[in-house]
Amino acid sequence: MVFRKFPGVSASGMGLRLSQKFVFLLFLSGLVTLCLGALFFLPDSARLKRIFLSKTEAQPVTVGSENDAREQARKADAAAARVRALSRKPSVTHEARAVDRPPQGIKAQDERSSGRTRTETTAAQNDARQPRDTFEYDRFKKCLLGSPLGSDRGKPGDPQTLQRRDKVKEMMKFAWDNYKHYAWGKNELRPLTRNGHIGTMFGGLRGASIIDSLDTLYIMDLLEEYEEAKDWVENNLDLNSNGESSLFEVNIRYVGGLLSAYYLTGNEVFKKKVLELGEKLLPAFNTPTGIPRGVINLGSGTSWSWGWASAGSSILAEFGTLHLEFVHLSELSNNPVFREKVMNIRKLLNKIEKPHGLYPNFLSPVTGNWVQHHVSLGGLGDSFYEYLIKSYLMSDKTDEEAKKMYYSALEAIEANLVQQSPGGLTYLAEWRGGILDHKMGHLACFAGGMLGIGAEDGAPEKKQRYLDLAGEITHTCHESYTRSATKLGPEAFRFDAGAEATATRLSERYYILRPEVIESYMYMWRLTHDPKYREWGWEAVEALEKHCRVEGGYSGIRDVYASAVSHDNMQQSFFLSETLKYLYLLFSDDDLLPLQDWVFNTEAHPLPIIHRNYQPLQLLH
Ligand code: DMJ
Repeated sequence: MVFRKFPGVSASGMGLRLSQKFVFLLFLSGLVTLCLGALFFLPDSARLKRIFLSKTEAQPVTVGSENDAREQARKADAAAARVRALSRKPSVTHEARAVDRPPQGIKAQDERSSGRTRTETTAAQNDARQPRDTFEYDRFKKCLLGSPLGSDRGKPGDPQTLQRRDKVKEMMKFAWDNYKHYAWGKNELRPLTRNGHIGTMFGGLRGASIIDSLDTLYIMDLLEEYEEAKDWVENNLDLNSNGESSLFEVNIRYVGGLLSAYYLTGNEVFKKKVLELGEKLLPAFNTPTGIPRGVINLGSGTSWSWGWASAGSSILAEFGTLHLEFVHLSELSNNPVFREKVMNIRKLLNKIEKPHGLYPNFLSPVTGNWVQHHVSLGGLGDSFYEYLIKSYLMSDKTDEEAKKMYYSALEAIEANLVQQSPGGLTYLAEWRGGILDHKMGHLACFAGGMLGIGAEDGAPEKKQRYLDLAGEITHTCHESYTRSATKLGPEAFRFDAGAEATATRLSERYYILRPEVIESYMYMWRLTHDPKYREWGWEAVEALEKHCRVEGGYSGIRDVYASAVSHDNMQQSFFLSETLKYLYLLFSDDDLLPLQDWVFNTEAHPLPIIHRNYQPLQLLH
């Protein structure tokens, strides 16, 4: 039988060729299978997998129904998005942390089930969802109601006021020049020994006095000095530091200082640095409640509680003084993570039961419960209250929750802490589980200003009361200055055992160039234009010049009641940031950093009110 299937080919010959072809095809298909298989062993096969596999195949889902699978994929997407948000421009350690410890709110299971393939795939999918930098500086400036520096840099018309303002500017230049000369790049100046001080508050960060001075130099028109400061930030501010730093201090001084410098000048270097720093602070929030711990190592991201804080607790004035800066970090980066962190703190504080409506100073970041019932508007509590009312104001009066919390806290403060001394002085006592300590810290003197700026939005029947209370507290704080030999105020003053606004303990007699009393003068001047506040401010200038100015700068003093002063050899960075800035503003016209546009953070760094007419670009499309 002859097969004539293929002309010219014999049957036997055809049989032989067919089997050769079969072997060849078999070999070919084996080769293809091998090559495809090998792709999966290449180091980065994610892209190829996406070419060859469908989306669902590339995201192995371990459990259950399709709904479960979708839910898991959604969670994994969210996890990857947050991980990416946490580690934009990451350090190596940061990246590692982001992978091996989930941010608050992401369940561990999400992470365990998100193997290598899933992470790579979702990360790629999320590229498109990266927060886009939508902040437009020019548009932001146009939304301000007035120019930040006023019509003529706030120059007062009256010659005496101008002379006083010039004196304050000279003080700033003197403080700055000495810092520059003897302590450049260190955190503070030691004016007696004429060297630099690094300290332990900022971990490995340096240049606290530079960062704290940027905006003061700028508004005082000390532009050459401002340029020096800016150049240092650009070339020398190293954020990759190790060491124990206080989350609170880094936030109010560095984050606050850089934010203000950016908003005032529009220089991108400040924005870049502050966003980088903001991200380094995020691991402090990785606690069971999301309440951050007080200390953080910016290099490793490890955080812990202060050794002195009872039972590993976090401090109200520390975790409650992040809101303004973190909201602005989200504004600038278009990354909601910062705002989410502080809103979580807010939520917990709003919900938790409060003894007599008061907020104790210590809270466990693990259980979310109060640890001790000590309440104070001085140290440990102070700026938490300040940030409630300022959050409301900074939101262009839209943050109703902050408003409600502030005025409820104020009711409780009025009912429990506001006292009248036998000599007729109004003061804010401290509360220890129902027992009053008739003492007011210098720090608590900020409350005059706080009550003042919050008066207008109080209940109609309370407005005048709050403004009066603001005036009374400011008056009491002024009294604490006038009753000392140096005309500077002690660290704490008492109203017991016959004392009226005077320190009764040796350990409370010092003055470290603190700003709070002058801060209240500045706000009360802006709110009432009562000339006594400028006079009181000038008294402080004279006292500072007489007792704190030394050849190498300004120094704190050990005993305000001793006319032969003993200096503590420290020019605090907040002297440049706050004390001198508030004095300068006190002697300026109100259109220099007008209060309709700016709130000052607790280190006196001005942050803009987010006016409702400013919308990030993406919201407009
Ligand atoms: C500053 O760092 C801030 O004002 C903070 O809120 C309290 N302590 C100092 C100034 O006294």
